[in-house]
Amino acid sequence: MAFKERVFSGVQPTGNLHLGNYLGAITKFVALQDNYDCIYCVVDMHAITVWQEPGELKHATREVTAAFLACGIDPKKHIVFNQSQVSGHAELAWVFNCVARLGWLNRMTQFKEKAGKDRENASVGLYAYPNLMAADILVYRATHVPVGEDQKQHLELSRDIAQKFNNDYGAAIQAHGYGEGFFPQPEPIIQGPATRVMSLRDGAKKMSKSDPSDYSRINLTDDADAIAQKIRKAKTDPEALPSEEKGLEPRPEADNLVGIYAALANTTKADVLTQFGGAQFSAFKGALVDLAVDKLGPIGGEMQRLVKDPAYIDSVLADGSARAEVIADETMRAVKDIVGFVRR
Ligand code: AQP
Repeated sequence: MAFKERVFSGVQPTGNLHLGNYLGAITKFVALQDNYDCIYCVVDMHAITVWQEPGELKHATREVTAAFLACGIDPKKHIVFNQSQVSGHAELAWVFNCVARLGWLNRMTQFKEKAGKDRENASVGLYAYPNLMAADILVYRATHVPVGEDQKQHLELSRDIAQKFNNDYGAAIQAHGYGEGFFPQPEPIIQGPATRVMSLRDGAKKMSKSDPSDYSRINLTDDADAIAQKIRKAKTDPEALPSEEKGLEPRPEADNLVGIYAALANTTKADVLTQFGGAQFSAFKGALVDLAVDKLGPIGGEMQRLVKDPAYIDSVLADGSARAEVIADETMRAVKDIVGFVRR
């Protein structure tokens, strides 16, 4: 069966949106708007898999929405909403809890990293997180999912869940006239020079919202001075920049900064090295500061303007939720018929 092409992706409202979220995900969201119908979600139900202060969660939800808008997502042409306003996500996640196998979830590296040594004390939600993520995507029968590299394994699980559902319920799917398969196999979109932006303090660690050092990341709300300070203090090695990409392989911090520059300039690492090969880090960092301030400054300013108007943000989320709900409800009616639930 041919599925209508549709993009879905989400960002958690867990504070400190950073350059990794921007380059790995949000810039892709913006670019895809020209060629696809897009649904962009602030995934507040994922956020509470670890403790969130209720007041801060509301603020962070509005802040991520403001980031979407400030980066150029058009909430009239596309759908922008927060997950908890559309009940289909939770309903489909339960069905997927019964489709996915324990062995599949046991392999998820993000759970192992986030639960750490105190696994017995992690929430059940953190463990089942990938099933909810599959539901987020498939409740819209989305075909393309732009994400950072860290989400690749979860995307593969979403594909496995879609396939198992299609196989397990194959006869019912046919009987209800949905052809060979009800859910598409969603394709990850993980491309470009910054699919995994690393910490500015440690080239082996992902840039992350929860890193205790604010110097490890550039926040979208950082002002020009903070951006400049963080880039100037970023860890590097004593060598000049190489002229070819191969020369970056044993140098994770250099590789990271060159990748960031390439993504911000919308070019490739090879092009950046053609320009800066042989340069010292002091000169390269100066150019990176100028570029980062130029690109991120206006976004931070617009985010700050938008968050001062929570009524407007909430109206965007309400409108997007109503439109998302129409699609999700249609999917859930079909899923209930396929699974064998009696419904009104
Ligand atoms: N460092 C990164 N490089 C590239 N892409 C990244 N993403 C996150 N970090 C990087 C992508 O951003 C999107 C939204 O991510 P999320 O809201 O699910 O947040 P996260 O992955 O939990 O973010 P953090 O910073 O990693 O949070 P903590 O500190 O809690 O672990 C996704 O597409 C993600 O791939």
